[in-house]
Amino acid sequence: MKMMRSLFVAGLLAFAPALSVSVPASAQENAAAPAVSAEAAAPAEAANVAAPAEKVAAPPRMKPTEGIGMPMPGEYTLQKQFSKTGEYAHWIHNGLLLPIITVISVFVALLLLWVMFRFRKAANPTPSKTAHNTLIEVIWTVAPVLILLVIAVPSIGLLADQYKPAPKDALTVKVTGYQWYWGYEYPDQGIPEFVSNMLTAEKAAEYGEPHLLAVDNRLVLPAGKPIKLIITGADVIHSFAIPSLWVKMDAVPGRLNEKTFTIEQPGVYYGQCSELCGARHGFMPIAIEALPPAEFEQWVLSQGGNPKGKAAEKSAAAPAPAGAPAKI
Ligand SMILES: [Cu+2]
Repeated sequence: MKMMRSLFVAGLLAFAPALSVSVPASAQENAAAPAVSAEAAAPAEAANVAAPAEKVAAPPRMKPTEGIGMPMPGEYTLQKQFSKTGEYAHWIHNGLLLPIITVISVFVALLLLWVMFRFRKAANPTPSKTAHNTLIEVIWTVAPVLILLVIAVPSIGLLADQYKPAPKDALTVKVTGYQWYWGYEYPDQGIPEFVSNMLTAEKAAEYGEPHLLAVDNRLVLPAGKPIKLIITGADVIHSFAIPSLWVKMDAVPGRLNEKTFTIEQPGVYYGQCSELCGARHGFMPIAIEALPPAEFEQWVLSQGGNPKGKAAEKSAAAPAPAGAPAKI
């Protein structure tokens, strides 16, 4: 009898761990059941978003258009602009500043010539002893103030425009300047950093692109959508500059600078590092390929990323509570 009891106890001890494990396990199964069925239902939606198994081909490399997004031989004006801020800045430069500067320069030059001729010694042997003229003094004080006001109002608007914070739906790309190439990372899409190096003269010629501006891996962005670049440097100070998009921002080690812009139309836009950063400073160009949104999504998929982005997933999963206090 004793032996039977001890056998029973031994049996209980032997199976106890299995029993104790099996209870939470079944509870987990129950809890996991809806998740599994949700996953099973998901492929219908997810099929067109991210199918990790099947490989999506990247869109073909876009050919640049001559004169767009690049400097031209003999060009001395600002490049044609492809962002709203750029167009505004272009207007301030060409429509406002240049005419004002021209009128002032011509006026001063004519005034000098007239004074030299009218008050020369031969024509004016006895000089006037006039020291003050209230009316002229008021004019030469008030006129420059008015001119400065006319310039200041749109200039302050442009300054504010250039530092406007990015809207919530902006695409975020982290740009890192290295000696002597650029690194691009898409944190929300889950695309890890890839580097962008200048093409050799032969390669650039083969692709039909301008040498010293063409790169192997371009910074691919969607056209018509707000973009937020987070710019930093890994070693020394670089500067991320694209003249045709009115973008120029220093890439400083240990600091995250931000630049927001929207590219108006698809195309290839070139730029260069614009801060003396060492021996090969002149050989770290920037090339942006702005794609229509659908093609951009295709590119993101081809890189193994999620075009919807993590931010979108998060906001869909956990909407902000209705009673949340408004941020001031
Ligand atoms: Cu640099």
